[in-house]
Amino acid sequence: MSINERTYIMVKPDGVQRGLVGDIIGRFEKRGFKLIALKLVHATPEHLEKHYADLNGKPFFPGLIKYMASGPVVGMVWQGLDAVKTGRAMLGATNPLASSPGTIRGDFALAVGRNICHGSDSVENAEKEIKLWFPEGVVQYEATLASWIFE
Ligand code: RTP
Repeated sequence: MSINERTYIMVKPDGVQRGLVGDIIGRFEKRGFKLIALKLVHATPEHLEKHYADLNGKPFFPGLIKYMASGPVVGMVWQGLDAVKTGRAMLGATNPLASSPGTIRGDFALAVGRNICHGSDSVENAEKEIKLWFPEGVVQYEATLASWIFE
């Protein structure tokens, strides 16, 4: 765990269409994470198949790729203490019906196939996803509030 840990968070097409981008960004900002990359992109099925390579072969895989390619997504990299685990906690469970109120999915979603937002599930996968979605790299800058957020 490090204050420089990074995670890849992505608002899925349903989250973009439903106007939830600002709310999701706001939650990560207010929690104290630092935004170091951000882009709106309509991803190709080939790109999404790379992102979800681990799930290839699952019965829901074709539907997942179609859903994720159905409109633009907002990809982001957030940095901060325990960013991967905390990001997943902020998202809630994969199935929104099992997500606690107060989480992104618990507040905004009902169906597993329309669950609003993605978050990396390990530090290793976060680094892979950051390379896949931001091959140009992330932005380096001084976070002026850091001493008010970290001891
Ligand atoms: P994500 O990668 O999107 O953050 O989701 P996750 O780790 O919580 O869940 P994962 O098992 O990696 O599944 C990826 C996405 O596939 C869709 N899914 N559909 N119909 C189904 O049974 C089913 N199961 C998973 C969801 O959109 C899930 O987020």
